[in-house]
Amino acid sequence: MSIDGIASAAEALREAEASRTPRGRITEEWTGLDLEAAYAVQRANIEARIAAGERVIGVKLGLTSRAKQQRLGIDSPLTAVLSDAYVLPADQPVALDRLIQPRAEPEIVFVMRDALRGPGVTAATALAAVDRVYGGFEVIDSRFEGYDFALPDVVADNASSALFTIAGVGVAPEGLDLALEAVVLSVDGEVVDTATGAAVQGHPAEALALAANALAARGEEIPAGSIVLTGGLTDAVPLRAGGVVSAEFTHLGSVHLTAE
Ligand code: OOG
Ligand code: MG
Repeated sequence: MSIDGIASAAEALREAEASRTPRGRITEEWTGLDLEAAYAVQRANIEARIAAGERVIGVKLGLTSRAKQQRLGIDSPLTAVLSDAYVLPADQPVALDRLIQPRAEPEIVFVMRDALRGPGVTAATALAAVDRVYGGFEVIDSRFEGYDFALPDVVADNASSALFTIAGVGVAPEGLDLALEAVVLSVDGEVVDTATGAAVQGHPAEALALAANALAARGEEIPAGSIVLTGGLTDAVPLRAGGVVSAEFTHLGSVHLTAE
């Protein structure tokens, strides 16, 4: 795909986000938009955010659990970039009028002590580079109408990124068995889903290793200090005004999201 095509697809996504107007698949309008071009579109819009004063603070994985893959009909994990503009401070409500169609998903989140650079990163070496582990929520907000997209569309859309929040002060990874770390997801006090860390690639550290290796293939690393969202453990739930969505983890604390 041409540089012009990448720039115009990137602009179309920025426009959808800024105007809160969901659009159709860009793969139908820019028919040459393969996965490589999609990562170039994602990168172009991160560069636009950096030019506007935002700062890259980490990476996220998407579509790492079967729950997410089945919902979206896409079975391949992806990576996206976290900007400081996505941080939702604890206890701050989600402002629905700034978003299109927000949904919340519980995630296990790493903060890296050491940099991680693939290829060949294993779950064990990945976990050894982690400083602390958190429970959190990601609020996704696809720029595609009804979350209808193919893999290159959602990659280009920075994996529907909008906001995320993490709970408490975090836990050192050494004492945890993250495959067995459980989460109970509730909406307005009613349990709607449960999962364990094993939902994410068998172990969240496998997802972290996958990110390091996938980024290496594009010449990038995960810098020390990065925040890494390992992917929704369950299907995401829609946010409604006045509602509260809660994720209670076994050892990683509880997170409550409200919306207004
Ligand atoms: C894509 C975003 C994927 C995850 O955790 O799997 C993602 C979407 O669901 O729209 O953030
Ligand atoms: Mg997510």
